Amino acid sequence: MLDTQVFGHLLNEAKFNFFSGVPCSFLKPLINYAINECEYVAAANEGDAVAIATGATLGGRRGVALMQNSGLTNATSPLTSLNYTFKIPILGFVSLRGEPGLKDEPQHELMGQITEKMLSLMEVDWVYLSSDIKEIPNQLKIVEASLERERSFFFVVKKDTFSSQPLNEINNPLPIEPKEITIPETNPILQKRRDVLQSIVDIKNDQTVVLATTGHTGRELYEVSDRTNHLYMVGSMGCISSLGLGLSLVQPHKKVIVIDGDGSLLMRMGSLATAANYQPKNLLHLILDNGIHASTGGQKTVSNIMDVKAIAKACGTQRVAHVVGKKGVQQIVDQWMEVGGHWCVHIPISPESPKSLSRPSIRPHEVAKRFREHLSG
Ligand SMILES: Cc1ncc(C[n+]2csc(CCOP(=O)(O)OP(=O)(O)O)c2C)c(N)n1
Repeated sequence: MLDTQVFGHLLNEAKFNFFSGVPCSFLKPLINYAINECEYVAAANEGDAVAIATGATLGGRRGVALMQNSGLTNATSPLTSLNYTFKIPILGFVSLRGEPGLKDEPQHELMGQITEKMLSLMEVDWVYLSSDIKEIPNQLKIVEASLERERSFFFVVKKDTFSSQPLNEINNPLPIEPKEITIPETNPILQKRRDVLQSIVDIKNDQTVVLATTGHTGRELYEVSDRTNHLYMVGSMGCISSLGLGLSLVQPHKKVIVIDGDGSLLMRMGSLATAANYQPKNLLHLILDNGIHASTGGQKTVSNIMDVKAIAKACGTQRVAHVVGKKGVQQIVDQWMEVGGHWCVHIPISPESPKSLSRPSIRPHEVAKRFREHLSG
């Protein structure tokens, strides 16, 4: 059995000290260690955990995702189209419930047989975490070699690997009372996506970074202006706000603007609650709501009867707003730039997308590389 405290110190020494995950009883001691001694973000699902850890890694820290193998299935989208595609490798721990030969619950039977195969298929390197602490330095060398090759690395954790680790008393931050911001609009005409993107690009502040969601939003932002402080998400739909949360938590002096879509928000709506809970000081979450999946042909989403502002407020988001016209958007962005905090802004936009929209000629991993250079520059 591993002494969790000693193992945690070894991880900490290797700078793996930003964790996000969803619990599994096999990992409970490690999660308790991460909560006690490191930074830990309790994600709503395992895909969000991967995206949050990836955001932290993009921001220069070493992100770690923790999950039960039943949740590895939830994480396949970002592992295959965010970490792999953008070459942002992370460290992960996945438990092995349902290990063949051991008695476990029926729902773990299949995942117990295919966990390692799934990791290999996703081109994630992995080993079984040794229960001998003397082996750990060697295993961490294997981790380093994988990360160096831009491959994510997962430890597969068998039952009773970690010694028990009590959880220290947690001082939860006091919830911030969410407030609605109202901007009087003289001309509340639905804007095109491009107009909103132009307003963001026009911001004059060199601490700003902009993350745009999958599909037309990222592509159109690229068309409006291609800059080193931009990241155009591809694949991993719904992960942009979690990526932004991880980034904002580790880069508190940057101004992180996430541009989301209604379809993308709906796909991983739990991330609203996670972000609100961790109260980032510098995260502006704009939701461009055209009521459709414009990127895939204009199929309707279910956002039409949804009150996005009310949902964000009910999740505890510090400031929420609903703005329509160009002036409204500009004013809300200006206000946030001035005071910071975590704001969620719902912006209905017209459903039309440009007839022909180019795709970034720069590849995703090049975008990520230059974004990291921008951050450290
Ligand atoms: C997990 C996943 N499912 C489906 C897709 C295909 N897909 C790409 S963009 C998109 C629509 C996104 O809708 P929304 O966020 O509302 O933005 P819009 O297209 O309207 O700009 C879909 C379904 C994907 N990339 N990833």
